[in-house]
Amino acid sequence: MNAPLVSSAISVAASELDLARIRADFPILRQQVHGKRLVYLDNAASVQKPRAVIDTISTCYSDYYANIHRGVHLMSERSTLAYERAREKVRDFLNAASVEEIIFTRSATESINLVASSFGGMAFKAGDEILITGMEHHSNIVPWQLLCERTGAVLKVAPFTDAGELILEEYERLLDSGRVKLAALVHISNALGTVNPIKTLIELAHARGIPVLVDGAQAVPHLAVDVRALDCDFYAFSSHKIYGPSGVGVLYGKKALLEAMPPYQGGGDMIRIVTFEKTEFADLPNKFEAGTPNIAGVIGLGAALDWLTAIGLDVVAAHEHELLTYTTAQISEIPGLKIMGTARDKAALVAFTLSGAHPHDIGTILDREGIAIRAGHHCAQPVMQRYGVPATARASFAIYNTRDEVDALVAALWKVKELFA
Ligand code: C6P
Repeated sequence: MNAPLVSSAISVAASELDLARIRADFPILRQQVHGKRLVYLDNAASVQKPRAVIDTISTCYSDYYANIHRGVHLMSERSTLAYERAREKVRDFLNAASVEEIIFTRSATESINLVASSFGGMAFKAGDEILITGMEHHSNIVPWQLLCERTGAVLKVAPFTDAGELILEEYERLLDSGRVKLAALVHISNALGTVNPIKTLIELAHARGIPVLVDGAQAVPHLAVDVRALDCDFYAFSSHKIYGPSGVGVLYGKKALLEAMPPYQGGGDMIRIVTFEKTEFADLPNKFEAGTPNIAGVIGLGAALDWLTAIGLDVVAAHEHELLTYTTAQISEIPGLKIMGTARDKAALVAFTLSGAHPHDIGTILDREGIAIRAGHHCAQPVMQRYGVPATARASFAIYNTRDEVDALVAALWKVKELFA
C-alpha cells in the first residue's frame, strides 16, 4: 500500500511557524473571489483541506479502495488496514486507552445522537434530567429533547453571564437535584468562542456520580484534548472542522459504558451471528458501526491528524490566539460594533453585530471583498435569544490565517460602516 502522502508543512518546526509554507498546502487559498484574493474566515463552519488530506483520499480511491472488514482479497485487506490505522491515529490524538473506544460516525451530530439514543434509551426514565448549558449548538440540544419526548426525562439548562461564561454556582446547583443522569456540555462555543473550564465541569459532575458527554466539535482543531486527563465519559467531534473531509465524525466513549450500551443502528458489519430468532452483536468498536462507513473519509481524517500534529496544537493555539487578540483590538475601534462573547478564555472566533447593518448584509458585502465569514444564528438560536439578537456576523480563524487577512477584514468592516452610516 502507498504510504499516505505527507505535505511539506509537516517539516515546520514547532518553534517557527512558516505561514507561507502552511498556506501553500491549501490549494483553495490560491483562488480569487470576485476578483479579490480569497480571505477564508469561516473556519468554525468548516475548515479548508491541506494537500496531504486531498492526496490521501485520492490515493485511496486510485490505488487500494475496496470495502473493509469483509473481503479476503488484497484490496480489501489494504483498505481495512488503512481504515484501522486511522482509528489508531484518532486514539493516539485523543490519548484514549484503546481503539475499542473510538467509534466512527458521520459527524459530531451523529455521535451525540448515538449517545442520546443508545445510552439515553438505556439510562433515562421519566423525571430524570439531562443537564446542558445555555451555549449549546442545536446538535447538543435537539437529540436530548427527542430523548425527553421518548422517555419523559427533563432538559435542564445551565445559564451563562453576559460575557459568555458559565455560572459555576448555577451549574453546581442544577447538578445537585439528584436527578441528573448525564451532563452534555460544549467544550468551545461556536457562537461565542468561550472555552469552558471543561475539566472542572467534568469533576463537578463526577463528584456527584454523573457521567459527562463533551461536544468537542470546535475544540479539537484549536487545543490538545486528552480524554484520559479530562476523564470525560464521551467526547464527540467532526472531521471536517479539523482539516479532514466532511461525512466523518468521531465518538470517544469509555469502554465500560460502550460495552453496556445497546447498538445504535443495526445492519452489516456490527454483528457476529444473525438468525431470524436472534442476533449476536460484534465487539467494540464494530458494534456501533453498522453498514459500510466512509472508508476514504476516515483514512483522510487520519492524514489530517498527522498533518495537524506535525505542526503542533500548541503552535496552532499560540498563532490563533494572537490573531484573536489582534482582531478584537482592531474591530473594537469601529463605532457601533459589538462583540458577542467576551469570555476570559476564548478560542479564535469573533461574533459581532454592527448597528444599522444586518449580519447577512455584512456577510454579503464582505463576500464582494473576497472575505468569507458566516452570518446567521450559527445553529445556536438559544444563544441569540439570550442576547436578544436574530443573528450575528462571525469571523473564525484557522492555522493558515494571517494578520494581513485580519487587516482586510477590518478595512471591509469600515466600508460596511460607511455604507450604512
Ligand atoms: N457548527 C458552525 O458554523 P456537525 O454539523 O455535526 O459537523 O457539527 C455540529 C456541531 C456541533 N457542535 C458544535 C459546537 C458545532 O459548532 C457544530 C457545528 C458549525 O458553527 C455548523 S452549524
